[in-house]
This record gives sequence, C-alpha cells and structure tokens, in this order.
Amino acid sequence: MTTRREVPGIRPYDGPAGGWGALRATAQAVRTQMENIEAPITLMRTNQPDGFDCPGCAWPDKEHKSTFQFCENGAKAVTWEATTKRVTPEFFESNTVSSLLQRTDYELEDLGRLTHPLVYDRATDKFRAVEWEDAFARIGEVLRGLSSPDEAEFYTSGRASNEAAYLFQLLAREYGTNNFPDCSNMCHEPTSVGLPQSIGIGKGTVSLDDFDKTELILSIGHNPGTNHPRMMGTLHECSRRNVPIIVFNPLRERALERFADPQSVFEMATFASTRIASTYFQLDAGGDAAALKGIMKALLQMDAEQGNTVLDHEFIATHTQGFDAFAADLEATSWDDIEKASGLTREDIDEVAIAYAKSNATIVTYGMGITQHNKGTANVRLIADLLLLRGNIGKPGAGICPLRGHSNVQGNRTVGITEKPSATFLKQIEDVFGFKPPAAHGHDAVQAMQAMIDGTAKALICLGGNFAVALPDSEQCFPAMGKLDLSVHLGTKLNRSHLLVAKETYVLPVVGRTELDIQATGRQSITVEDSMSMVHASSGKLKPASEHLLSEPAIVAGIAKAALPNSKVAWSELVADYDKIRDLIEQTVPGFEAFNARIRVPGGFRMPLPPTERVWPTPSGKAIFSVYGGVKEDADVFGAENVLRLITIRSHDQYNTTIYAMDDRYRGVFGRRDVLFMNEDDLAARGLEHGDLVDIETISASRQRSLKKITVIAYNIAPGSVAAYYPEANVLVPLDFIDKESGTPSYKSVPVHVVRSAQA
Ligand SMILES: Nc1nc2c(c(=O)[nH]1)N[C@H]1C(S)=C(S)[C@@H](COP(=O)(O)OP(=O)(O)OC[C@H]3O[C@@H](n4cnc5c(=O)[nH]c(N)nc54)[C@H](O)[C@@H]3O)O[C@H]1N2
Ligand SMILES: Nc1nc2c(c(=O)[nH]1)N[C@H]1C(S)=C(S)[C@@H](COP(=O)(O)OP(=O)(O)OC[C@H]3O[C@@H](n4cnc5c(=O)[nH]c(N)nc54)[C@H](O)[C@@H]3O)O[C@H]1N2
Ligand SMILES: [Mo]
Repeated sequence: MTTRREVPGIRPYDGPAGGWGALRATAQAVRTQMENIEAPITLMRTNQPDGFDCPGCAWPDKEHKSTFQFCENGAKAVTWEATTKRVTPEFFESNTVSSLLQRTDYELEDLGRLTHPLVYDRATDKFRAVEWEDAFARIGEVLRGLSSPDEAEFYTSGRASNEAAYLFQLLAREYGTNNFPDCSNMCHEPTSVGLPQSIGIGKGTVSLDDFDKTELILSIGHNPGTNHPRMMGTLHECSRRNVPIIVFNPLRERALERFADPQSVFEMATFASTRIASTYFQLDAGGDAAALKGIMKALLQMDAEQGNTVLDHEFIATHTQGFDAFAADLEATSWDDIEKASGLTREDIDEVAIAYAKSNATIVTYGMGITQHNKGTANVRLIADLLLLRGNIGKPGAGICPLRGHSNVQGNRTVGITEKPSATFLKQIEDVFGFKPPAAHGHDAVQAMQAMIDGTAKALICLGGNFAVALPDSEQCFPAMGKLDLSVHLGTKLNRSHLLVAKETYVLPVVGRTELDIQATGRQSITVEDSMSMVHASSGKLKPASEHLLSEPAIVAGIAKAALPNSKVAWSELVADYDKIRDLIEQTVPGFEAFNARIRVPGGFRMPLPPTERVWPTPSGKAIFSVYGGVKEDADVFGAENVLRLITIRSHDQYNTTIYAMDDRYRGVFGRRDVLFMNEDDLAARGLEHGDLVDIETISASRQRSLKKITVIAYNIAPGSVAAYYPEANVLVPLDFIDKESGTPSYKSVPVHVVRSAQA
C-alpha cells in the first residue's frame, strides 16, 4: 500500500469499540459539562427503578432494574442536559440573533441550559426575558387570530414524555388541526406505515428475552456502537453464545466488528474484545432490497430442491396471505439485477440464505439504512416477508426489531401524535372530552415545511427538537422559518431553529428528564415507551437548571388555556397531578388499562403486541406478503455518469442535530466534521487523493445544491457509496426526495457528483 499523506485530525482507530476508550470519553464528557460531583451520581441513577429514563436512546433495559448499565453515549446525553453551563438573559442582552446565527450548532448548544422564557425583539434583534403569562397570552392571541386552525403546525421531537405529548395532541385537536409533523416522519415512519400493512401493527415484535433465545441475528443498516450503545451489551452476549450476527452495512463500523464490554472485568483487564459480526457484508447504499430479495429467492429455490422443508409452509398457509404474488415477483427478479443492485455476489447471498434456513429463531434488527430511502416503507415490508417465510414472528427468539430513534418517539405515536389519526381514536376523544376533533388528515414534517415555504402555514409550535436543521434542504427550510407569523420552541438548549426567527418568536425553557418536576400535588413522574413497547415511569432528581423553568405539560397547558378560553379540558388539574393525564390516556388509548397502577411496578408493563401471539390485526386477520417490484430502492438518475450515492450519518459525538464534541473516534476522525468518506477506488477513478478538497453536488433536475471544500478521506466503504455528516450535509438533500408512502426523506441515498474544488 502506498503511504498516505497526513491529513489533520484523520488517524486510524485500531482498538475495539467500547473498552477503555469509552470510559475515557465518559470522563471527558463529565469534565467539560459539569463543575461538581453531581454528575457521576446522576449517571448512576439513569435507568434505575426510581430514577429517570436515559434520554439517549430507546433500547430497553433488563427489567429496568439491573445494576447500572454503563453507556458512553448515554452519559453524554445526560451530562449535556445536566451541564452546569447556563445561557441567561444577560447573555442575550449582549448578543444579537444575527451574530448568534454565525455560531456552529455545537457552539450554540454548548452555551448551556436556557434559564428564562424568551421573546424575540425585532427592534434590537435580540431575545429578552418575558413573563410566562405574557408569553402564553400572546401565543394564544396569535393562534386565535389565524383564519384556520390548519395554518398552525404542531411539531413533536421524540424526547417528549407520553404525558406532554398527549396534552400537546389534545391542544392541537381541540384547537382544530391534525397538523402533527414529528421527528418520526424523518426516521421510522416507514416502520409505522409498512409494518401495519404486513403484520397489523407498526412496532417491533421482539423483547430482550428473545435475544437470549435467538439463533441468528441479521443486523441491517444501523450503527449501535454509537446510536444504541446499550444494545452492544446484548450483541456481546449473543456473540459469546456463538450466535451468528450477519451485518449489512456499506461502511465498516468498528462496533459491529469488535467490542470490549466496559462491564466485563476480564475484557477491561486484558484489553481483550469480542467479535460482533460473524460476517460483514459491505453492500451498496440502497442495496438492501436487492440483497433481501436475493436471500428470499435463494430460499424459495432451496425449498423447491429440498422437498419443501426450508420454508414454514404450515405457518404460511395458516397465518399469511399474498404468498403467490410475492413468490412470482421473486421469480421475475433476475440474479443479475440482484447482484448489480446489492453489490454482493450470488455466493454471498446464498451463504446468508443457508444460515437463515438453518436457524430455528431469527431476529432482524434494522435502522435508518433501511428506512431513509425512496422505498423505505417497501424495504421494511421485505424484512417482514423474510421473517414470515420461516414463521419467525410470534415465536421465542425470533422477530423484527426496528431500532427506534429518540427515547420516547414510539410512545409519542402511541398516545396520539399522528397526522393520520384513526376514526376510533377520534371517537374516544370526542366521547371523553365532549369536543369534536378534526377528521381531515394533517401535515407530516415535510408537508409542514412545504406549507411554510408556500406561506400557507403561519404558526409553528415545537415540542422540542430542531425542526429546520433536522429537515433536508436547509437553503429552502431556513428562510421558510422567517416567513411565519409565530414560532414557539419548547427546549432545553438554544439551537438554530430558535434563531431562525419568525415575525414573533418565543423560546420556552423546559424542565429536563434528569430534573425534579414538582407540581401542586408534589413530585411528578412521566412515562415513556421503549423500542420494545415497554412502558415505564421516569422521574428526575436534580434541581432544575433554573427556577424559571416549567415542565412540558405545564407549558402546553399554559398555551392551551390562552388559545382555547372555552376549553373542555381541565388543564390546570391535569398539570397539578400527572396521574390524571394518565387516567385520560387510559380512557382514550387502548392498551393502557390500569395505567397508574402498572407503572408503579418496577419495570412497568408491555403494550399489547398481537403479532407476538400470532394474532394479526390486519383487515384480513392474516400477515401479508408484499410485492416489491424490481430491486431499486431509489429513483434512477437518468443520463448522469459517475454517480455516487451519498449517505448522511451521525458521528460518535453527536445526538441528531446536537453536537457534543467534534470527534468520531471509531471512524478515526478527530476535531472536525468537514469530511467525505470515500472508497480508494472511487478516489482513484476521479484522480483524487486522500485529503484533497472536493465539492459535492446533488444530481437533480431542480435547483443546484452543493457543499464546497470538503476534505475527502479514503475509507473502508462500499464502492459507489460515499458518506458525510448530518446535519451539515442536509443542504444536499432535496426536500421532495422522499419515500412517497411514508413521507420520510431519503437521507441515505442522495445521488451526487464529487469534483475537486477550484483553487481558492
Ligand atoms: N448517540 C446517539 N444516539 C442516537 C442518535 C444520535 O444521533 N446519537 N440518534 C437517535 C435517533 S433519532 C435515531 S433514528 C437512531 C439512529 O440510529 P441508526 O439507524 O444507527 O442511524 P445512522 O447513524 O443514521 O446510521 C445508519 C447506519 O446505516 C448505515 N447505512 C447507510 N445507508 C445504508 C444502506 O443503504 N444500507 C445499509 N444496510 N446500511 C446503510 C450507515 O453506514 C450507518 O452505519 O439513533 C438514536 N440514538
Ligand atoms: N441528513 C440527515 N438528516 C436527518 C437524519 C439523518 O440521518 N440524516 N435523521 C433524522 C432523524 S432520524 C431524526 S429523529 C431527526 C431529529 O430531529 P429533532 O428531534 O428535531 O432534532 P434533535 O437534534 O434531536 O433536537 C435537539 C433539540 O431538542 C431540544 N431538547 C433536548 N431535550 C429536550 C427535552 O427534554 N425537552 C424539550 N422540549 N426539548 C429538548 C434541545 O433544545 C435541542 O436543541 O433528524 C432527521 N434528520
Ligand atoms: Mo430518529
């Protein structure tokens, strides 16, 4: 191999994921954010029976009462919120919004916790403190003045509790709209749309116990070492039981190769580690559909050759529908197309099919590598198809396992955050509250932004999140925020969406997950639902970051009382005692029977998951095979040559748009984020070298989109695929480049050209 030139901040990381590096990084996270010793104590209370739920990810905990589970990125999420840094009215007094917009996303949040409710003052171009009651009164007044409730958009980011989210949807529905853009629309919407079509419910079917019994794991398009770190403990255990773990990912992700469990005294003491992937297939970005179809085609063939012993024919006959059309589609798909579109060989695919045929209980885990494509929903259904072929749903050790995003994104949906509510839910709301909620479907995230760009949306209320930065096409979305009459942000820390001010803008600071929430009847707890449908209580213990904070339920109620003077909802009573919110959830949402009693049991309870008992809540009562049609996940780019598919990814030091620090340790990137990962052959084909400056240009018939002067680095990534960090690369993603079934942006498959930057 030729010696590579030195590129600042780029050096190979040879260790396993986890291990001492993770402990060091945790210590660093505590040191930079906390001045006192409260931090370690706070961390110890994460995911404990009487503590708070980790705001990091939605991976469950063993009965939620295990000994402290170490997790580096959970620690970062907690210290980032429990930081001792503050951004006060005095700070805003000496900094204009225009000047703050010059700061990076990292610098903005690193200013610390918001301490006071703020209103934007156009005359001075500054935020200043405002009284809560004045803020509520004015927000209510603007909302009451809109010509239609559908001119307002109610955005939810998945960190909100069930209680806050339930009140939020109640506010919007009594006000008169179903405009519920939410972070799930950018994330697992293909799961929420695709799985109900296949198995009747839009949630995963496995529990942690299933991982104890599984015989094979297929891990597709997710990066648990960074995004679901507590899952690494589970994968580590499975690997040590010699369960094969077959990974499909265009990038070599270190944690999927080797992991040292910081809980393991032996591994820590001996610097040993455990292999995670038994086989690692670096397929092309957008190649999963072809690979999955290939595996299933091979299975059908094996079944025919081996006297119908490979598929679970009894299960297929009793429990499913649509097999013939599905099989015909596989028949019509050529091996040539499968190999070309996946980037894998027939032998690779046969190998997986043989392993799958051998396993009596298989789990498929998947993330954004599956959902964020033009055919994300159809992709999710292919995974269900694969499992159905051998009866791998509703059997111990087997099932489908979507890795959810935000810690309560699944719960938010369960309690009514959806732009397409069911008639039954609306009827329940009407019966219990005595007002008629709107039936017309509302906007999802992309549609809400499109309405803002058109000027038809006038107000945006955000329950958390960083709406404009999380969405694609920043050049269109950022200015659209400024066209609104009103934007309101409930948040813990300052971010760019807050600064993209509307005619009137309020930033309302909330009590965080780690903090004590005291209301009229005393200390409150909230509830969340994890990726495996376990609902449990969470209550913070730290003193709130400022005495001026309000809880999310209190703020939603404050806005509601001002916007709906004749409301049928007893807002103040609900805020005084969250048990009363839970009683209402119980009365209006199925599955929450004896809600308050059951969350008082350590570990909480599981929401109903009929497919785990082989009950399929589809219209026909059967699980349904899909017909994919072709092998392409993403639209063809006709006439363009040298096309690369851009994947946008998270670094190890990042939580969505929150940048904790500038390193991406496992990928060997330190102190910077302005890089493009590219395969050596693709570099050579373009006459480029490791470390060159390049421009990335989106191939699209509409407006030109480019990101200039990015350092290209040689990386172990599938040829034809390149990767860059989100949110910086969002300028390259067209807003209408979506999965039409779910509305989810295709952040993982943007067709681009990469060219050498012009000399300065
Ligand atoms: N620390 C931390 N934790 C998080 C988050 C965070 O930002 N930081 N975000 C939270 C949220 S909201 C979410 S949704 C989850 C996200 O968790 P993930 O789903 O793991 O999200 P990504 O980082 O987008 O990583 C996707 C992985 O898919 C791979 N990939 C990309 N394209 C393809 C493809 O076409 N096929 C295949 N097979 N693989 C592909 C990428 O190489 C990468 O390894 O994590 C949650 N947890
Ligand atoms: N290019 C590209 N774009 C993507 C993705 C991608 O993979 N690639 N992933 C998409 C995905 S999966 C998602 S989920 C979205 C994420 O979209 P969002 O959920 O909108 O974004 P976050 O970055 O998680 O939001 C961070 C902000 O939330 C606020 N916050 C933090 N904690 C709390 C709290 O407890 N309460 C309240 N009220 N506010 C709080 C803080 O003010 C912080 O600035 O981004 C999407 N965008
Ligand atoms: Mo997400």
